[in-house]
Amino acid sequence: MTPMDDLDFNKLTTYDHTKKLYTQSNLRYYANRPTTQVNFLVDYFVDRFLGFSHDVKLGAELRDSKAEHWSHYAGGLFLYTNWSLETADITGDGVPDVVPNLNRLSMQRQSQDNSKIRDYSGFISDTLTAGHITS
Ligand SMILES: [Ca+2]
Repeated sequence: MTPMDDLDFNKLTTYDHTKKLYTQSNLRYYANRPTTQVNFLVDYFVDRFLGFSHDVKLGAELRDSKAEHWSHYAGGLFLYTNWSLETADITGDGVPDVVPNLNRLSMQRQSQDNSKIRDYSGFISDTLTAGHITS
């Protein structure tokens, strides 16, 4: 996904720390989640065995899923404007103050994560029927 306000992805991501507002661009996000799934089902009917009719079902499933995610900011930079936390003592009283119009530029690398899941499952069932209902 590319930020809608920066489709060319060449603007500096800017966040107004006082207003809690992104004013242009944001991070770009990619995801790749391939999944392979195989299902196997056998349904076998035996009319008479040990005094019952049997409906035997046998199933198995294999699912292999991977996930890869990446995200980054344009140019690897992120600008905070109007920083709203006490950062430096500007009054000389030894207590940090909020510095007016303080901006902070952050450099961030691309983030990436990978995961992999492999599921196996199976079942077997037999439905026994004795006698018949006739009308
Ligand atoms: Ca102070």
